[in-house]
Amino acid sequence: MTFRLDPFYPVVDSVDWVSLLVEEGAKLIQLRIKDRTDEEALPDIQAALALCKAAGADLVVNDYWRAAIKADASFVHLGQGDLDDADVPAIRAAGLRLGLSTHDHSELTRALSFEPDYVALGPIYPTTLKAMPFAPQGLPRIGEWKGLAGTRPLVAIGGISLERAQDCLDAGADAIAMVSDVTRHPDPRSRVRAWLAATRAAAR
Ligand code: 3NM
Repeated sequence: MTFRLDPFYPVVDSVDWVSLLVEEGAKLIQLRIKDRTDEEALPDIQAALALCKAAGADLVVNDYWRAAIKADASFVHLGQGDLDDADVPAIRAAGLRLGLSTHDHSELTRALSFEPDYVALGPIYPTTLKAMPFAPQGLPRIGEWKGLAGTRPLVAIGGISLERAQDCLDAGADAIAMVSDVTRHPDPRSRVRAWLAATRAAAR
């Protein structure tokens, strides 16, 4: 069976956000904690995993692959910098799926050499969230990446609002990852519901 991702893929930095997301029905969530050791990150990863497991959702642990293995997570996401010191064979041996960030052709070539379960391309649009040495990729690049990524799902990220999501899906993205469109929305719960309605309709 071909591996598929839920098209709505919010990225958040706390267990509280994971809790809100599963309550509203999100099925694929990335926990992206920063500036902690694996040991310090472990309790939050375990708590987020428990919430996701109870809700039948997949949790993707960003960066902290040692803690993800220890917590018996099923999914890790790594950036190119994380790849420098990650033990990908150990991640695989522990049975975790792997998603990798890419921003240009050399990063994609490197990512594909690890045979990831999905590839992310960003930033599609300007993003205010992360200092980024890469110019916005634009929509045509999504189609190009989809062709190069083979059968694995393609995640689009960076500056994507609900209003822009359909264009990204039409361009070839299988899933849309976003931070601020949900977390900085004045009514995040209703925004999550709107995303779910729109992306599930699009996936049908
Ligand atoms: N990674 P927002 S862009 C975490 O291009 C992240 O790899 C990116 O936040 C990449 O949806 C990004 O608020 C930030 O733009 C996404």
